[in-house]
Amino acid sequence: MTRIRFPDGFEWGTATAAYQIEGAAYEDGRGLSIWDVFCKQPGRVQNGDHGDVACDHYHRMPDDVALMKSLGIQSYRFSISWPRVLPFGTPQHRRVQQPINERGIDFYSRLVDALLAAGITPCPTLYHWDLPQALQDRGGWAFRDTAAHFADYAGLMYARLGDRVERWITHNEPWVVVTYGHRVGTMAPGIAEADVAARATHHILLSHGLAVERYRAEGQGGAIGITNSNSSYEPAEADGSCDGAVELARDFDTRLYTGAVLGRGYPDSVLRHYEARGVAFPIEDGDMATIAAPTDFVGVNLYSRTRVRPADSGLGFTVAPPTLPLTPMGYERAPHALGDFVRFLSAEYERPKIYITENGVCDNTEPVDGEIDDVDRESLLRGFLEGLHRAIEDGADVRGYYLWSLLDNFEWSFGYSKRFGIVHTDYDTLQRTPKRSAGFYRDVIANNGFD
Ligand code: GCO
Repeated sequence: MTRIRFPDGFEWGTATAAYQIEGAAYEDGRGLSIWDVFCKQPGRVQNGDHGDVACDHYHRMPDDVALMKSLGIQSYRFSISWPRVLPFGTPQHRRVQQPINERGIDFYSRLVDALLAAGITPCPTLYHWDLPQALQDRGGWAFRDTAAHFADYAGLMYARLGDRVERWITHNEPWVVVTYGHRVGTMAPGIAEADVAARATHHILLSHGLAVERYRAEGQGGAIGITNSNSSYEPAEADGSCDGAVELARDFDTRLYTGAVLGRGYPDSVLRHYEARGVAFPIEDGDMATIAAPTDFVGVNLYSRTRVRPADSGLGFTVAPPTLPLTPMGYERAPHALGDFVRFLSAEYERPKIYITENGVCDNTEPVDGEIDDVDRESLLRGFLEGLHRAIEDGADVRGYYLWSLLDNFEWSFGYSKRFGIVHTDYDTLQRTPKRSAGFYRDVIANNGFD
């Protein structure tokens, strides 16, 4: 008897992102992205690591698809590298006609065909952080035209893959792009300015809305949504003194991004925070309606919880020190966070259709005699899935779960030092070895649940 069984038709997937796995950074006409440039700036990325080779997925794609098939993976969330298909950023550049890189498009077309032949549903993300450097040079997300460029790029991909792809994600985690890329500066493009952060927030969301409108205008019949990063915010003290801080943290995170996309506009608290710094969101007539163009699902990425308490400065709240043991990523081991967050989201937005587009565990267990016994990952995954299952039983409309990640890969500013894969990557030989957790996940999929 399976103790935990997910609803019929629940989809089990894995997720990756282009810059984190593809490599082949200078091959077949690919252009530079902001991450290529950022990684080569001294001190930006741990150990001076970069994605030039990464997991070499660009050359090993057929084997990686076969690996997924052997695990029973039902859907694969990958991302398209914008500069691989449009080295200079846009198909109909407003000033100069720029070429489409057919070899780049061909790679994604072959990937989609290979997935379909393996019975795996493709789910591409259009933007997982690798903006063409050519667009950054013109202002990047601070520049309104970048949103229009994104919609053109999206239109190109719908035209080329839309006959076979029925589930699209516009952006991955705008909160991270804004916070770490534009407000704190620890991720590409490495900017730390409130004004640029506000502009980037608005233009990224606008680009999402324009891409959704384009999808509908072109009569594409599949589903489209956005993926946001989230944490499950909890009060640092149980006496009510931190409840306001929890709401404020949710304003700057889920409500700013998911809320705006679902038609609630920007939270007043966020607008006031920026106003107090002399910064206004560059909202033009009609923008908020575009941002709220109807989508088909909400993508949820979640890894942990965050305890917060009020603060007199900064955002008005502050993150309290962890009380639970940490994973090597520094995240609290809080498997209850996934179910808790899904419950919050479901209540806040009247039961939207949800995909968990990322959830997973950093566990750096290395091979011993060829076996990778990542018990920690397995036990936390169990906990996450138990919580998710309870939230579904309580009424949340969750349609699928994408485990991050298929393979150990390039973990952004942490380089290759953090392993999230259920398959081990040997970065010297590039050999893939399924870990213990891959067997666990294979069984979860086969049973649509676990004991
Ligand atoms: C993110 C990304 C992934 C990460 C993953 C593990 O959330 O940062 O979407 O690219 O690799 O979340 O940190």
